[in-house]
Amino acid sequence: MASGTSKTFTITANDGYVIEQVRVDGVNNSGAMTSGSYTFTNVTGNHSITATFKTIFANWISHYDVGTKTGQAGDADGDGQNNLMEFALNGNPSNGADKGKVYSLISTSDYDTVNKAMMLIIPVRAGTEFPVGVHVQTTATKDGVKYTIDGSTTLEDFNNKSWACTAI
Ligand SMILES: [Ca+2]
Ligand SMILES: [Ca+2]
Repeated sequence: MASGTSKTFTITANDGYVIEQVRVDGVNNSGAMTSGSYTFTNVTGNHSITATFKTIFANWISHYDVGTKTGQAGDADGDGQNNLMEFALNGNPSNGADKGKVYSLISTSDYDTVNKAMMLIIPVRAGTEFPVGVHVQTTATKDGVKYTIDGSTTLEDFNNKSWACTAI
């Protein structure tokens, strides 16, 4: 590039990741980290820009007081729900009273208006989509979490794939 001109760099994290840190000429630059962009202006010499990334899970767990139990298998609050399940179900990994927003009900449905069924309602990570083809697909992956919808008429074999569900 010509001396005295400007050059803008855009930093974009891959799906499932966020920007952890951007260093400009070896110095942490929180503005570039937040905006995902940095412009060198009036360039007359060499500069450097580097970025590091972390998973969305790692970023999420860093906002909770879980001590050293930051791994996906950790259960800092001792509620029996590991950190990954709390992440997947919108729980709080540092609060044993919050295991995620999971609700169940027994009712008839649009699918079967006579026989009651047990329905489990769970949250999914924002942006999770169950692609629609011939049927709605029963698996979706977002932020490193794979959600699978299974159904059962016996509560023994969960091989009755439900396809009448849509993400909300
Ligand atoms: Ca837990
Ligand atoms: Ca919890």
